[in-house]
Amino acid sequence: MRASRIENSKEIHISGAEGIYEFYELEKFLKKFFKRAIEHPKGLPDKIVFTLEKIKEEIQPVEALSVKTVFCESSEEAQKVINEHLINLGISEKAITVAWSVIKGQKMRGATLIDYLTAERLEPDKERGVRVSRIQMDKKRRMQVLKKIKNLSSEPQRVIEAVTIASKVAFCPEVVAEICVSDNPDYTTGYIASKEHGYLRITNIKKQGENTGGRAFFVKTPLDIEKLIKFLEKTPVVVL
Ligand code: PML
Repeated sequence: MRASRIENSKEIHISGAEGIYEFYELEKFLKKFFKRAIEHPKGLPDKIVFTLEKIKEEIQPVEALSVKTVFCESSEEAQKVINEHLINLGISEKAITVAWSVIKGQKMRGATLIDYLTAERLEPDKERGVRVSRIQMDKKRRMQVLKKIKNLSSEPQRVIEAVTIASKVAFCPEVVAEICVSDNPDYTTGYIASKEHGYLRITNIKKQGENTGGRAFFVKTPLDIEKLIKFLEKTPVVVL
């Protein structure tokens, strides 16, 4: 589901949701997603798009990243903690700078792919970016994550969706790490994720009210970019 508003003749994304379900569950989830779209704090959307696709491929199992919360008092502290982590993973300072400039600059629906050493941006469409899709978290794992973040997030469903995305991304051998900042001005917890350190939730990653945000994936080259994008966007996975 994708809900958007039209502002100054431009379509602005306001909420979205997705999952992999059995046929008999569809009606229940369509209603749930519709409710989410129309109950958004920003008010009614101008457009809601539902897409249903039959999955014919095998659903690939992917291990869930471990989840930890790192408490930071300010966005300056958060940025310092994140940069230190990324540098320890071998990511170059210029790649980190490019990631922050994309996240704090243009609004992209998808993620930017950045060469972790040269800082070159590799996504073919710089406006759209790469959108991680066809994902679902297994029910048992979802319960575990919800228990882990109890009282630590005002929007537990947002955390589940983010851990699901991050686990699919980190599963790719070409990906060194991911950084994500929500574009929701009221949601100030973001994360960095990697195979080594798991999913690290970072509080106060941005200041309240800032409406910029986005995702950056640091990748190793050479790589088969089409194959990576196809996996992220099209291969169905269940996060266990
Ligand atoms: C969290 O762990 O609290 C979720 C951070 C995800 C931010 C991305 C989003 O807006 O969904």
